Amino acid sequence: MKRISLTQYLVEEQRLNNNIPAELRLLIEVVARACKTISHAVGKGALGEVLGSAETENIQGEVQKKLDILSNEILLEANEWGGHLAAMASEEMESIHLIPNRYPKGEYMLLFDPLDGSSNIDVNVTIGTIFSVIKAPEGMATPTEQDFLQAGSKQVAAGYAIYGPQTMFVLTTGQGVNCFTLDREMGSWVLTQRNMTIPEDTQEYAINASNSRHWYPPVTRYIDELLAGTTGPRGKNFNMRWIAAMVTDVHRILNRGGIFMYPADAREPDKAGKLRLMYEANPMSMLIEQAGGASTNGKQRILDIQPEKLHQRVAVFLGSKNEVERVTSYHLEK
Ligand code: AFP
Repeated sequence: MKRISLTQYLVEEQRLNNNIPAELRLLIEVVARACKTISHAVGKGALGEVLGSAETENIQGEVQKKLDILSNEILLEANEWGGHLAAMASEEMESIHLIPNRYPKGEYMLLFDPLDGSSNIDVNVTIGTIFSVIKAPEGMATPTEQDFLQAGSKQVAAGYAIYGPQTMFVLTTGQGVNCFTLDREMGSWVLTQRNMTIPEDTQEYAINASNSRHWYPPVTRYIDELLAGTTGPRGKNFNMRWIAAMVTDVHRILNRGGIFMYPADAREPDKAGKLRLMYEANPMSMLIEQAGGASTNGKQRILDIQPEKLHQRVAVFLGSKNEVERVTSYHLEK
């Protein structure tokens, strides 16, 4: 099969579906180029003096890794000058980032988790970059945090880069999910998987089982049934994977199905969960739904949630449709 580049894919997609105007194409290509730079830095590891802690904390109160900060700066610098953005927001920054006055402003707003899976960085386990694209509200003057608080269903594009044995860029603009592999010799993103689709059933689940004594009953019931395998109500055996980097668990699920769960639990009853809605759960939920899967917070579709805070957390159950619907139904039972 003749392979095409990300640029050719975007140009042909615009011709076919008229859903990638020039400014959005520029945005996606700039983000993809920044992810190439991040991949290069990540790949250097200790040789690039980029491992270890930065001795600073982010808004979540989490100690930042040097690569967290470097990846954030790479994305900010890559996206400031193009004239396609009005503002940006990042897991690593407390407030939104306005485009400097010396540059023109655009109609899009970009949110990202510059490096997801930080706890994996220093032990050479796969990590990634997650991004979400929304439109600036009509007639917006100077962007505020409020302008970012749009439901995930309003996203015009979403995707991630994954820095593993291959470096890949997975993208949706609302017409399915496509995957590009980085050709390191040419420095180009090459389309290697079209229209990724998630099987509606699965025999593989992902959850951090060390938290099981803190789970609420619907999760405990669901997991116990999986563990019972052929001897229990599910009548089949299940396998478990937990990579501790959402990007990597989601990438596996996009390729072979599965269900990923990060539930709220009794450790902190007023905390909705660990993952963030705006730049982790929303972009991943758009990708999962575009690939035929489902994504809820246990009670409702994640893409329907009306955000109240930029860094708000959410419980996540996403992946193979029939499994997500089952565990969600357990939460909704009286
Ligand atoms: P870090 O970026 O702090 O490593 O967290 C990664 C993450 O947000 C998500 O990518 C993982 O699925 C999840 O947290 C892992 O959480 P646990 O370390 O509690 O298993």
